Amino acid sequence: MTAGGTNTTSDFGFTNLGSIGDYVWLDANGDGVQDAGETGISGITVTLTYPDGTTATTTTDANGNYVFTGLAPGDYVVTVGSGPAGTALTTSGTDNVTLGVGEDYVAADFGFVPTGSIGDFVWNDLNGDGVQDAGETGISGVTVTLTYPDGTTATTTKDANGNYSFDNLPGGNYTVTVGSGPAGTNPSTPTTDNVVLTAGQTYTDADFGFTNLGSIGDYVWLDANGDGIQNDGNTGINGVTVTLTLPNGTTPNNRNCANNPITGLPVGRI
Ligand SMILES: [Ca+2]
Ligand SMILES: [Ca+2]
Ligand SMILES: [Ca+2]
Ligand SMILES: [Ca+2]
Repeated sequence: MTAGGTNTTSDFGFTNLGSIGDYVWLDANGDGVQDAGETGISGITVTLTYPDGTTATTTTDANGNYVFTGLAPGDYVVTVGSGPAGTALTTSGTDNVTLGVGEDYVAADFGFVPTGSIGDFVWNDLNGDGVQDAGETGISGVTVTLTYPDGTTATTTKDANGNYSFDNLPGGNYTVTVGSGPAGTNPSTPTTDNVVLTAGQTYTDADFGFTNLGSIGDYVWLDANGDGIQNDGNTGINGVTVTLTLPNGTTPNNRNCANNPITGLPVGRI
């Protein structure tokens, strides 16, 4: 072609070029579906591999959108880069697109879910010491409430083993509150736990114990006639030391007088 000539053989076909996009989002419930209230993620790198093997990259905008334009028909591969800290993909990280003539493909969408969690145990604290000892098992059916950083709440109920978990949590300040334990029990630990969750953290220390407190007592007397029966009138003896050995072998409670029951005892074999 000479300068000033007219090129009549090249047909660039601009009207037939297509595009590929268009969205990277925070898949809050981790189901891979773009639900109402789930928002886009900005600043995520997306790479397009052209039919000839060359690549181009772009970054999602403030709304989580992106687009590659000016694409001829052919086979493309779209690959999403890393998500924000503490997230995991809920969709495939790649999309193989066979782009038609002039097609605007908008289904190359990628979701990331926050991977933080808070749990995980409600148990029968037999000796009431607030510690998960050997032989102390979980309690099922107790409600645990999670308060999110924005003040909204969610509840869950323990499984048969007393375990529970709130999942798909972004980092932030949470409060975990345990509901009532089984009838006749009292908490042996604080009933709330304020958790500062970092992105992607698995927090398993929101544990709550319930204990079934009882008492043992209550009388030492002068058995004047030696028959082992309290038929001797009002003859209680003061100042006698009584030692209790707890199921775990400790002896935390001594009582130095009669008619002074030892209270606050967990159920167990004394
Ligand atoms: Ca979703
Ligand atoms: Ca889309
Ligand atoms: Ca215990
Ligand atoms: Ca735990």
